[in-house]
Amino acid sequence: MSTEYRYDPEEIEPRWQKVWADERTWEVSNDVEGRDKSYVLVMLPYPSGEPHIGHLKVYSVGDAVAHFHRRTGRHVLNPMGYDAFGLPAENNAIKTGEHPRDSTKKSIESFRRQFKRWGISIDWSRELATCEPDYYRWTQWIFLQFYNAGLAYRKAATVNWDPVEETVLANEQVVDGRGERSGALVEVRHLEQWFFRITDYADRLVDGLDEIEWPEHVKTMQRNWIGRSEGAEVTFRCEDLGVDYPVFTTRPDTLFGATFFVLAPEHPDIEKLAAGTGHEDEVRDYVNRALTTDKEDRGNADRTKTGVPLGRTVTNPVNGEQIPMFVADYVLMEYGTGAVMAVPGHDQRDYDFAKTFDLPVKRVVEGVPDEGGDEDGLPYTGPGVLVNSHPDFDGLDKTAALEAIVRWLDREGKGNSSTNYRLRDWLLSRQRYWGCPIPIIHCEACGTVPVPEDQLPVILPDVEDYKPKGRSPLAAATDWVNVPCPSCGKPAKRETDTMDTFVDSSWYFLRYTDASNDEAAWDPEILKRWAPVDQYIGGVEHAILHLLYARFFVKALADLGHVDVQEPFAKLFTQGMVTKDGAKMSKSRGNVVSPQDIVAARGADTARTYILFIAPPDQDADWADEGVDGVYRFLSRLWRLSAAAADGPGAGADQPDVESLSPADLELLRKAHWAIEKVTNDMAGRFNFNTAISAVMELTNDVSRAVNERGDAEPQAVRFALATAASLLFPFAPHVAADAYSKLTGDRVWEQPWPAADSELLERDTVEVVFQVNGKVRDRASVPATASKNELEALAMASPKVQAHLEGKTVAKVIVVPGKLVNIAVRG
Ligand code: ANZ
Ligand code: ZN
Repeated sequence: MSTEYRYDPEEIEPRWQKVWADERTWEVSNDVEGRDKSYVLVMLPYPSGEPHIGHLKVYSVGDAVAHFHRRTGRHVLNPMGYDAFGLPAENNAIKTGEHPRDSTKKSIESFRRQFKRWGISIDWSRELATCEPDYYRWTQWIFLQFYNAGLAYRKAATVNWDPVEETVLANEQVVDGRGERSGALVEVRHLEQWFFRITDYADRLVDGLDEIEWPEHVKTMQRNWIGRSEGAEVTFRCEDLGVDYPVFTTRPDTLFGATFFVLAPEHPDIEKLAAGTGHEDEVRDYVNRALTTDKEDRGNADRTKTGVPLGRTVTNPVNGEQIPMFVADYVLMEYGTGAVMAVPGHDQRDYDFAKTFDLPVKRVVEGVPDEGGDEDGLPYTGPGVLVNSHPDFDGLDKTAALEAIVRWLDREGKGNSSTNYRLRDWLLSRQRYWGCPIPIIHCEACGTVPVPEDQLPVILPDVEDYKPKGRSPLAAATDWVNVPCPSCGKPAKRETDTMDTFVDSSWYFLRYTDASNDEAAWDPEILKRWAPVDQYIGGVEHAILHLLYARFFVKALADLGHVDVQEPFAKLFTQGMVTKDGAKMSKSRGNVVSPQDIVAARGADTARTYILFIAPPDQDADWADEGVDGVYRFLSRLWRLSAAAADGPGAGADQPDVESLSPADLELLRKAHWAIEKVTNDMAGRFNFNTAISAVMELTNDVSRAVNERGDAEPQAVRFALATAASLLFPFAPHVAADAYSKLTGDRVWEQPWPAADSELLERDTVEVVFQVNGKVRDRASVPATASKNELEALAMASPKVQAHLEGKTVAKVIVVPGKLVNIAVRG
């Protein structure tokens, strides 16, 4: 091929980016009524430094989907924004004094520049950043809607307090009872905190999962997080104190096997119970130790059980037995009632505790002993019938017994069936600076007073010092803090806590639909046209919290009449990680591949196509520089072939008349239709981008062979095949595809409908069959696809090349695989 054609992404890519920017090609109007809409959304990035390889991957995935949807006739919304509040910018501010607003702005600019440099087809008119007042005004507005509906409330909560950082830590930031960053022993404090009442939605959050097309493992994670469990609440009474202690149990059928009773160390009655029993000191020491033990650890089944007796008993309501009370850290205050009836015969943790403290173990369910139990097969958790309980229940299957016992408890007023959730209300307040201010004013006379809506946004004030000192840094902004009460006018103070950044990202997808509305968070009529997001794309690390919070927001906003869908994301796709040499990329390992470097060296099209080519996008993929070169050569070949064909004979890229083509050219045409079919199937509803790209590679290679090896290819067939390749490649490598397509046709590929495969050209009426003698290929023939075994055998025998190898030999056996081969086994 002539060397005058040189693929130059540095020239091609900015040229097409300019067209898209000047013409605002990817902007979409809200006038979608009656049209087929598609809302394609990739999770918004947290802007920090420069985008990394994971961003390149996820936005390449999103863009491929968006382009495919556009070209298959849908009206596509594909917006971009930034999750711009949060700790890294604030910690940087503490270190350097640079205002988080300034460092965040710089990062946003660099993210925006890269996304444009990558040619991602974003509707930039809807861009938002959650730290901007015209965005967080509406975050505050939503908070107030929730507040007014009783869904946002304030209460004292036990929190993890880091005495060195002087701030509250999230559970995930506590490692082995110490602050993750400071290493200081975490203290338990009771502080007033703000919560969202997400637990009110627990059932709907579980049930709604059935209506959405999400990966099963993500649904499972959500279900486990919510942790709905069905059981009963049963009341045990401490006669000494005259106090009732309800427990939550999933196994009321084992009530007759309860041999002791355990309270969580945080239980508010512990001190009162121990008082005067002689156990006070022991109990106090134990409780203090337990409070700083990691919660996750405490619940761990394998852990050696610890605890101390309280010196009291409770009455088992089903048989009047007095059973001893203990405090033990395997019981958690946050779950159920913070108290359990312990049934060592049928529960492993209770069993371990009973063995440690030499307490009786009683069997009340008999079945087939399961493996791993003691000599009596205990604790036993399998199916079976009740024993050692009560004549009314003994002999009943345990499920039937469970129901019968709950009915009995209910009648006696000693219990009732009950559902319990692991999910807790969402603690959303943070004693930190760089977040959305909570729009509340505290007045001594009126209590908590919402900031009137017409005074929103409550602007985040500037402060001198970003370090939390036992309170939010905002508390130091006294001019800002001191305001008259909106209700009585007396001096009052603003709430100084800010919101968890998960609040900001729980509704951004609603804002995109009507992003420049300055009278409302969105116009419900417009939102209705776009919601829900048809395809949501992001990392599996957000499988639990972000997705759960966003689902809660949508359900709550729907109940308040602002949204008319129940689920925000109809379909979810979670992409895998990009690794290097099998390991996660990290600065400390020194194996970080920078998308900027690849784009600078090889162009955005190569970077994007490569990252989608290495593996199915939901799987982890290992980066290899040689692979990048291979993709670059492929794009280069496609572009050079197209440029040469465009300058050669023929015109446009219409399909040539099939009748006029040589068999070889017809094959090329067939290959193009095969590729259309393959890529379309790989993309429609699926994300098999790697095999789609490899189909376009195959087609391009066939064109290359036809042009460079065969030499007599019909120019129009070549043009058609190349334009098809470019058209199919456009969702992955938009610049080179647009350029090649425009050279061949003068048209803009993104304005063309997605190509359709001609079914007649897909049907293969002839196939190539190989003829072998003793496994060696001796000849080939093009035969009707329907040729029978006998016909194929006859054809093979008739071939002169085959006959030459049969001379003087005896035919022992003939194997025929229709459509593929004939193998003749010979002897002698
Ligand atoms: C008696 C019993 C007998 C129990 C038995 C289990 C098996 P899930 O399924 O996760 O909901 N439990 C209740 N509250 C607790 C707390 N605050 N901390 C630790 N454990 C607690 O678990 C429910 C079971 O966990 C309850 O049922 C209770 O033990 C325990 F053969 O009651 B069960
Ligand atoms: Zn007041």
